[in-house]
Amino acid sequence: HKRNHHSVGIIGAPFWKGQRRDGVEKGPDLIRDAGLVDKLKGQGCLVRDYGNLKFGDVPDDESFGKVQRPRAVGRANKQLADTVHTIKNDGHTCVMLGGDHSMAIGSILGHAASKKDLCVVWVDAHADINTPLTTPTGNIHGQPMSYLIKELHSKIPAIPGFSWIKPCISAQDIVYIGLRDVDPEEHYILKYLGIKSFSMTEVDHLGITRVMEETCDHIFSKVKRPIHLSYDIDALDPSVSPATGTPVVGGLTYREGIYITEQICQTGLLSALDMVEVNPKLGRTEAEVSSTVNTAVDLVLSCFGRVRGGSHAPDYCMPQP
Ligand code: 5AB
Ligand code: MN
Ligand code: MN
Ligand code: MN
Repeated sequence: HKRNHHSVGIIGAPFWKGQRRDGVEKGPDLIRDAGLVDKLKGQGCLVRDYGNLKFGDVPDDESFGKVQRPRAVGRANKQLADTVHTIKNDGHTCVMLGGDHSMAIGSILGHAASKKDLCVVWVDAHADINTPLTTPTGNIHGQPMSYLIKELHSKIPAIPGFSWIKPCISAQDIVYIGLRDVDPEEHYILKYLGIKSFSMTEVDHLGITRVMEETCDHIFSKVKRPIHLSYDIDALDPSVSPATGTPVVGGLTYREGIYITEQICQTGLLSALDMVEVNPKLGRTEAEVSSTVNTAVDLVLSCFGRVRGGSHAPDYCMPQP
């Protein structure tokens, strides 16, 4: 096979302590077992698998106000940030397999350590922008964005285990797609900071084609820059990806979900990807689990050159009779 131009570094982050449902730590190995690496190689990518991070026990991890397990989340994210930084310095597009979405903190900070000017496309049913003081649940997977946005810095108290975390993105460098379950406090933050977002209402109104055109117009309005795509599998409709911790009806179709990744691939600027919140224990049947996992794999593949119309190696020769 001829190589396409993608060099991919994969890191598994089997972490669950950013939420309360058992099983999301199985995500990375399930996605690998569905053949991710071979399929990426099969479409011509160069792939290096950095394996899974190992997270030690964090004793005496008392909650901070409502915020659950702050020290474990802080430490796991530091490990991830250092590894993502290494993978970027090794020259790869980094793929982080979660795990819950709290791991976007380390993924984005590690990415920003080597690409200062990155922008973030966040595909999710949820905005994940609660601060430690607005969170209704205390779950950090509903908060990662709040720690990363410079304009929110003054609203974030000092959290144990989080002292190394410094915000690295501006509100104008973010686009949300797929929102349909946003807490009132989160909605206030989105409006107050003027963050570009395409909720499911905008997806219905504009169609996914214009949503992606406007997404690219927004993030590339000044200059072309590296993209961090953070993809929560719950952005898709639960009929497609039911095995996830916080499913919400009325989501993206499989086709809309794939179209997003195809268009991000087309920009040539995808620099890091998170694929998070796959939880096999929450599938009610084997089919629900495999549909969720296979969708996650398909989304990753189409980030790296898979096209639905098919493709062929540039040096292909037809058999002669
Ligand atoms: B996910 C909620 N807004 O803060 C909260 O799955 C849900 O990473 C967060 O998008 C969902 O706990 C987090 C109610
Ligand atoms: Mn979500
Ligand atoms: Mn999320
Ligand atoms: Mn979720």
